[in-house]
Amino acid sequence: MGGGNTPAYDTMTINGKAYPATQPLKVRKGERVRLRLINASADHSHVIRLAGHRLQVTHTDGNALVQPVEVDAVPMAPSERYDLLFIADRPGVWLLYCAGPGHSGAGEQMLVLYEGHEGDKPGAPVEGVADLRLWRYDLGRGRDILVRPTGRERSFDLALSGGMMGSDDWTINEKRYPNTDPLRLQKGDRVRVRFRNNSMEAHPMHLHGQSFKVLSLNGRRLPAPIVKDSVDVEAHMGSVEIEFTAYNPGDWFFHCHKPMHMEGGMITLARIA
Ligand SMILES: [Cu+2]
Repeated sequence: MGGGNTPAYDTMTINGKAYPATQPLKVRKGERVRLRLINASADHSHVIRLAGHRLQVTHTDGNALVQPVEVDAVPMAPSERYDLLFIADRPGVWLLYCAGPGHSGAGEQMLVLYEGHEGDKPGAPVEGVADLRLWRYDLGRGRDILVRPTGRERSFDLALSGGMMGSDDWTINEKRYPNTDPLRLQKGDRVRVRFRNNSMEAHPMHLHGQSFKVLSLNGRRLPAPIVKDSVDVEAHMGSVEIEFTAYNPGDWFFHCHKPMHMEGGMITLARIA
C-alpha cells in the first residue's frame, strides 16, 4: 500500500538517538518537570506516555491552554508540538516512550531516572492505548489570543485527496502545487477554512505566519477552541474547521507537513495583501 516512494523505517529516535543510546532524564522527587515535545517525523504519528505518571498538557503548538489537561498519553502528528508537565512523585526508574505498535522496540524510548535509583530497572514498555485517557483536541480550553478581525469574513473549502492506487500525487481541490488556488486575503480578514480528507492517510495541515483556532473536528464543535498552527485531519473523510485572522502580510505556505505529500503537491498559499 501507499506511494511508490513510501519508506520503510527500522529506527525511531528521541533527540536523534535510539534506545538504549537515548539520554536519560534525571529528576528528583517532588520536582515539576516540563517536557517540550515536537514530532519531527516525516510520516508517523506518535503516542507519548511516561510509565507510572500522568502528563499535563499545558500548550498546543506553543499556545497556552486556560488550564492544564491531565492525560495518560499524548498522540502527536508530524509537526505538532506539545508542552507537558509531570510531577515527579513516584521514585524509581521509568520509561518515557511511544505506545504506537513497534515504536518503542525501534528505539523510541528513554529513561526517566530518579536520584538515588540509578541502579533500578524500568518495567517494559506497554504497547497500545487501551484503557488510556488520551489527549484530544476537544479536551483543551484554548485562550482566544487571535488578533481581532477588522475586515471581511472569508471562507474556503479545501478537499484533500491523493495517493490513489499507489500514486504519489497529492492534491488540494484536485490541484497540485504550484497549480493550487491561493487563499487571496486582505489584512484583517476573518478566515474560515474547512478541510475534508478524501484520502486514506491523515494530513497534518500547517499554516505559516499566523496561528488559528480549531473550531470543529469531524463535525463536532470544540467547546473552547484550542489555538494551533498544525492540525491533523483524519483519514477517510475526516474534517476540521479552523479560523484565523489574516494579520501578517505576505505569501504563507499552507501545507501538509508530511514531506512526501508536500512533494506530491499538497500545498497552497495564504496570500495576505
Ligand atoms: Cu498529507
